[in-house]
Amino acid sequence: MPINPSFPDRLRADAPLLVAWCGMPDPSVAGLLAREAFDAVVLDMQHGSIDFTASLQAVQLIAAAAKPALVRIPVGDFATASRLLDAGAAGVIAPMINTIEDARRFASFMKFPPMGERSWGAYGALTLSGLDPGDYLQQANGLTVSFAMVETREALNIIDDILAVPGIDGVFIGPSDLSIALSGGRGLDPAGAEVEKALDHALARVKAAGKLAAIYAVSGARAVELSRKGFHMVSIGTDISMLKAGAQAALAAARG
Ligand code: 3PY
Ligand code: MG
Repeated sequence: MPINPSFPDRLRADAPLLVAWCGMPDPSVAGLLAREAFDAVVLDMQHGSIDFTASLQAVQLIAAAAKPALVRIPVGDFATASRLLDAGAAGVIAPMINTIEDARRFASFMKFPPMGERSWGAYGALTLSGLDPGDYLQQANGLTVSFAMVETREALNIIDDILAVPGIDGVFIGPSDLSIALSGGRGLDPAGAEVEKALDHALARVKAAGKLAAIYAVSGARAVELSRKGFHMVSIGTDISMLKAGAQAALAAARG
């Protein structure tokens, strides 16, 4: 029984997916945001304080809201990528993929042979997908999405090579780190002109390769601009920024 539409199918549909970004340690925050009109939810294990156990619980809560869960793993922690796919995550975002070897290793943990070297044990994914083990093995490489983060000069310089690695489904642009890298550490300007030029170039290379492009937007307004450019997926703000904005708006309204 094929999964229809799969997460990659949804990414390739006309409208970009708008995605919540969660780092708070309680999995119920991600479960709650999954019930809002987001298309998917990212759990941020790189910079968020959500840990592995909470992420496993969050994957279940997001699935209960019929939304795909993605996880951003800590830098270089590719074994965790496999474990989260086993639990039923639909996609993994790997930060700081700066060499072809980084991209190859990430892909190898994301995809079953012959494309990669993912090891068998997808118990949560079997339950959530409803597939029997043989069907899951055959379909998994096409059901789960591996996003290599491009957020340094090194990565930008080899973006075509990263995109050419079998098992890398697309790139995810980190505009904040990119702004730090491009300014030589002088400043943080994720929507600045230099980043804009770099992300336009990266997007064009992704489209030329026929792969997927995703990016982080610092606000809803910025998400509109990035969606219009043609990204397949745009992550918006963070759970913390949304909590603060909601608190500030309620207080401003209450104080007149
Ligand atoms: C970046 O902008 O550097 C990211 O990693 C997205 O949060
Ligand atoms: Mg970053």
